[in-house]
Amino acid sequence: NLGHEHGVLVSAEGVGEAAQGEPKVLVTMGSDSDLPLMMKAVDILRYEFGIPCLVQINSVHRDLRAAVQHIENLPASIQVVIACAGGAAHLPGNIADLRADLPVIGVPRDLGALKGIDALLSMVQMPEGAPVAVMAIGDAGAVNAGIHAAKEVAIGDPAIRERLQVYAEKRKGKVRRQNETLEE
Ligand code: RP5
Repeated sequence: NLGHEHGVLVSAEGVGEAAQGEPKVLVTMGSDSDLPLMMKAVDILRYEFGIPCLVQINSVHRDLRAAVQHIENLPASIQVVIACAGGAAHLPGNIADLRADLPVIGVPRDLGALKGIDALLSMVQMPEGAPVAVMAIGDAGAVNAGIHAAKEVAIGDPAIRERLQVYAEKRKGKVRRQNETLEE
């Protein structure tokens, strides 16, 4: 058990549960060193959109068998997967093959000599048949992965559609305030 972070139980065994309700989004990553980045996705899902997440570490180069076991046995409530990795980032593509029934969103981590370009290219260059929807490298990618996952959950949930509208309005408000400041 890696402890509680922002109200989410994080578990190396893949048995973590969201604090409230059945998890709808799996947020997974190759190492707990990716966790500070991926908490940006978890936080926006949980606090902006009210969507419970399961947070899981799955390393496909340190313990491939455990990762396959976790991904094949996700709770039935999971509708979308967000997968982050740095370096030669196989995790999202592997999940896209293991779970043909779930959309997979990839987040490349800014890491090492190539600063995330390696992770970006290895996610975005998936061969035909196993798609990964790839976000930007780093913070913006993590936040956008959370928003994109919320949009996918919202397809079957009108309450989340409303929360997406509220979020969009807040962003418009920011631009309005910036313009008001310029006019002063
Ligand atoms: C990847 O290797 C992980 O996703 C992480 O981004 C990177 C480095 O992992 P650590 O060496 O920090 O555990 O599998």
